[in-house]
Amino acid sequence: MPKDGSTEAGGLAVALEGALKQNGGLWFGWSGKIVGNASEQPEIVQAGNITFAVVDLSQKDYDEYYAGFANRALWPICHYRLDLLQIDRHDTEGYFRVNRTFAASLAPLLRPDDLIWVHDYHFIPFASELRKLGFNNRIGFFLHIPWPPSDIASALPAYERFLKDLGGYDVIGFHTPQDAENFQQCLVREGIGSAVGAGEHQIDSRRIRIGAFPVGIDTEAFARTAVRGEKNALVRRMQASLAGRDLIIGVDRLDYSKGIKQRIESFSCFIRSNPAFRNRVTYLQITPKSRSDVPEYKRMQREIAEHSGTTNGSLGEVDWTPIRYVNRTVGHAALAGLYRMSRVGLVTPLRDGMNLVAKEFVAAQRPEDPGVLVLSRFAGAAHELDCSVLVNPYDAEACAAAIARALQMPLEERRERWTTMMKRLQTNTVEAWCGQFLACLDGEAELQGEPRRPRERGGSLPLEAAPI
Ligand code: ADQ
Repeated sequence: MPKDGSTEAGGLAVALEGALKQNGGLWFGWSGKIVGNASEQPEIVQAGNITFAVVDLSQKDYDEYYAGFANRALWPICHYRLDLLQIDRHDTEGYFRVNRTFAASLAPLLRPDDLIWVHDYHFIPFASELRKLGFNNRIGFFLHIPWPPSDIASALPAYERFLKDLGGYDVIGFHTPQDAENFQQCLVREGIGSAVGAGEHQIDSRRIRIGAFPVGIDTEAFARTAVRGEKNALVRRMQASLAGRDLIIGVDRLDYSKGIKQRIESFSCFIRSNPAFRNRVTYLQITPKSRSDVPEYKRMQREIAEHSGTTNGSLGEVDWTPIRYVNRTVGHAALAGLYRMSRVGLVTPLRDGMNLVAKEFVAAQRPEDPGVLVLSRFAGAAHELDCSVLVNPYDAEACAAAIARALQMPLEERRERWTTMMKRLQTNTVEAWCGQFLACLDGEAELQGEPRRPRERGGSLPLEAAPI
């Protein structure tokens, strides 16, 4: 996120900044810059009551820690893709080294009563590095991606070290109860500490809370943005270009976990098995490129582009391009407006921690005439959005049938499903998520009946994950 929070940052970054703004605090993380001679000394910018402290990475650190270990070992393993795991000793060392350096950079800025909230898979050993430097602060960790069962997780290089390092946190949060269970199971199987009741684990002298904290969105704000989005120029152009056809939308970063290739296959299967829909629907897939310097991503970019081209070639007609595949980022108002005009939202990841697009799609709908969400059962969002049409994204024929069902769903059923889901999103907002996590992290003082000490600087301190 930019230091002044000024651009179209995602809902999550905005929400975290909002949480910080309430009491003031320090935001620490990677600047997003790669420089020849990276200094351990953070660059500090004050914006209101938030201090932003950011550090650069050297090319070697970036290659080994970020593009290497984080995105070629942790990301595939956490998304159940053992086949894509790349083990490289230098990458593994780089990952731990950068966490150590980051902890050393943050150390001089920390105060004894700061609550520290660390985010995502780039920073698993961060608490353990801070503990080695003598910090006893309450430290929480939230993992934004799934945590797999132990048979898969144990393929990680330095697996045992990871689990032990996670023992440095006081609270470890996941999106779903399954992820939390998987993680606790890993500890049990490796004989690390012992489970002491539901969601609590004792490791040496530390009692760790392990739980599910499903992340939300700013539901009302997104719904308002969608209303405004209807007037957006891009949305209007899109509407005109549809010439009365129904719109099916998919919005994902270009990533193998999102199941885009399988989705194109499902759409193609839908058209072939439902010829009445030929020339009556358009599938728009908006997919900004990501991590293009990781070889698996480069290959996938080419494959998906080719696949959508081939599908258009075989299904299309002179006056109908079935799939519009766009590799770019779209502004939030336009995105919300596009969700709102869509009859169907296709969110079919092969595995996803949560998937905020699913929630945004629901929040953006017209209450009187909502579109239908077709959602993968392997997205964390499926726990809360179980009134969507749930699918197995690997099964093209079943997904094709789900698309047909979604397009033909009677208004009354659409309204019922949408109303139930929207109520949940209005309760489980991103603000509620922040509040619940921080209350759990700060809980010890209250549990012991101690009054909460006022914090001079507020103290909640998200360590921002590197951009993914
Ligand atoms: P991501 O894998 O990035 O996040 P997701 O949760 O879907 O996935 O969030 C994507 C965000 O980017 C959404 O807010 C969406 O609107 C935005 N976005 C996507 N494509 C866009 C485009 N073309 N233009 C503009 N905006 C676009 C990780 C995990 C998820 C988890 C989140 C939050 O992988 O499982 O839900 O973190 O915890």
